[in-house]
Amino acid sequence: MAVVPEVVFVLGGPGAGKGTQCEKIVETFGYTHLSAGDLLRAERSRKGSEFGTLIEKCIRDGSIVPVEITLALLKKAMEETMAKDPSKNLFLIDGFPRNKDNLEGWQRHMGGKAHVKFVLFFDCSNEVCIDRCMERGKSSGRSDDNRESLIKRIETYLTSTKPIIDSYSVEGKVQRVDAAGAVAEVFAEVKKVFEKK
Ligand code: UP5
Ligand code: MG
Repeated sequence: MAVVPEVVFVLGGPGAGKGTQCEKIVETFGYTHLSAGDLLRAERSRKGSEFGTLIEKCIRDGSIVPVEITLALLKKAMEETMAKDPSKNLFLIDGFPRNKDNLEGWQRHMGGKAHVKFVLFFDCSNEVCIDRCMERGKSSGRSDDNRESLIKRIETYLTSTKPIIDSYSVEGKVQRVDAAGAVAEVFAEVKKVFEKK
């Protein structure tokens, strides 16, 4: 029987530290990190992509790309990883699912094909999120690390993504970590979650 991908969804506000902590989880627990945002940014920059303009518009506006586009990229990345090494079936899916369209798309296409172990939720205030992204914006070159985009990103997080986290919470699937501390402090909490799971 084909090996089923085991997935941890990693969610939290913009700049909560999802990418930073995922890198550390990869080093310690052998997961493969798939950032939906990174995959979309790569697709936006790919020569000949028919979705480049749409993706860039969504990223700047802090709105969410239609699930068919994001899911195709995630699916391809998972398949490629497992084709190279079938034992690599543990995935951190970072920054997805962000809204109802994302969640329903996942359930429609991946329900039964992948197992969602739990949702890792990095929780911190909007102020911390904004400060971190503004600081990063000095050198990141990201078109959404500016105050105008950040206000929209936070709004989308609160109205579209937080309800997804809440719905997983009702199912008892959310592992919440306080993300306001230093990187090492946050990782100490993350480690406890993965050791327990
Ligand atoms: N930093 C990290 N941890 C720190 C700590 N504990 N203390 C102090 N500083 C800390 O960290 C952000 C910055 O903070 C870095 O400079 C870091 O050094 C520092 P990072 O780890 O990058 O945080 P992360 O949560 O990954 O922030 P990111 O900006 O990537 O989050 P977003 O969720 O906003 O961005 P993402 O790339 O996931 O999505 C971007 C856009 O793509 C979305 O707005 C949307 O338009 C689109 N998108 C979709 O449409 N669909 C998707 O499924 C995914 C994305
Ligand atoms: Mg990120």
